[in-house]
Amino acid sequence: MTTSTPAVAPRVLSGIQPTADSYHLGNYLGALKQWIELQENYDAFYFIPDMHAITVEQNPQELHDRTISGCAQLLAAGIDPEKSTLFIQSHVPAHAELSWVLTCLTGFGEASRMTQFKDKSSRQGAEHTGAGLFAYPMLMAADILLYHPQFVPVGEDQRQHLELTRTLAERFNNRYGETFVVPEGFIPKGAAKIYDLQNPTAKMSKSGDNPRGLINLLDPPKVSAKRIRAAVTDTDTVIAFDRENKPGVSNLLVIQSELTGIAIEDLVASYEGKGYGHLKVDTAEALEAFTTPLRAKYEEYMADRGQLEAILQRGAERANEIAAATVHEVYEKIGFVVPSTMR
Ligand code: ATP
Ligand code: LTN
Repeated sequence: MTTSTPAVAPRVLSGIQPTADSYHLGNYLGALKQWIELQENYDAFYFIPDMHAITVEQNPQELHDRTISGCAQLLAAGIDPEKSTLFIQSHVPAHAELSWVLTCLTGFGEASRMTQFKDKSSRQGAEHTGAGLFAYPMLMAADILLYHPQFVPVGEDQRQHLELTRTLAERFNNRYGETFVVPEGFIPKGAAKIYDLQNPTAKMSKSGDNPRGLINLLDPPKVSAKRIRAAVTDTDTVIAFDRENKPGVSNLLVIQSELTGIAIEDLVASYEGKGYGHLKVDTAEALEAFTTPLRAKYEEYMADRGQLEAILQRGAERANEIAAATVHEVYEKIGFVVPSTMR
């Protein structure tokens, strides 16, 4: 029988939703960049949570295309299928299975306190909010706990969901015996939150109101350069890192620093006596140098559907092996009669 416990290398796991035609710079700097680094030393599991995507209404053709495109973007950005297990969430039935068990372990009040649910449901109104959005954090907990990862690399906005995951792991372990690893977040310091270019106190988001606030990885460099030029700064002219008083300038400094590897202090020193125009031109150039090869690799993956499907099939097979073994163990522990086909 396959064992669901961690292999030799410690594991990491994360997912990114297929809810836009392109991932944005916040997704890359807040999450993906860490994924790529972590695959070197960890047994990495990365997936596209299409089941999370349908917690809000999706156009079927769009969801389908964005799921494939999302995989190609991850590969183009540097996820190496020889090092990481890349898969689509709905290809692994164990996610839905464990999610139900964890939902039954979660308090109604506990789930009601999730800020992402509160924000989204208050924006849409209760009548337009599906129960799937309420169950979203328990599905995310299942995604994670199935694979026993030590670390979960995500942006700051996922911290509360991770806390719930840890609580549910501990609750299950206390009630039914040691089963799950209690995972830790792996949240970057500098880039944990990249802000909207037009509204630099709100996070850059695929579902933001104004597309001009977004830097999409697949957009032509000219489009992004224009958005960066039009980024909201302030009426002052001094380039300094000051999140409170200069959120727009600080955001551009973080973006440029993350893309080039140059420390923020060094960037600030190099801009002494220079205006915001310089900062914006250099940031746009750094972005272009990063996205140009990424877009070329993306086109290559998209042009070879057979290769993409083979990678996803291999990923799903490996994920299924581990995830099904976890569900088996959980079902036995909670008292389900496990059919002989699952044993
Ligand atoms: P949506 O707007 O549809 O909620 P999103 O743009 O926030 O989407 P997700 O798919 O929810 O993107 O997030 C994928 C990953 O990117 C998560 O780990 C999340 O924490 C991270 N992330 C998203 N936006 C940012 C941001 N502005 N800065 C840093 N990390 C981010
Ligand atoms: N909720 C996450 C996406 C996500 C995820 C996960 C991240 C779904 N399941 C498991 C890490 C681990 C988001 O970024 N919105």
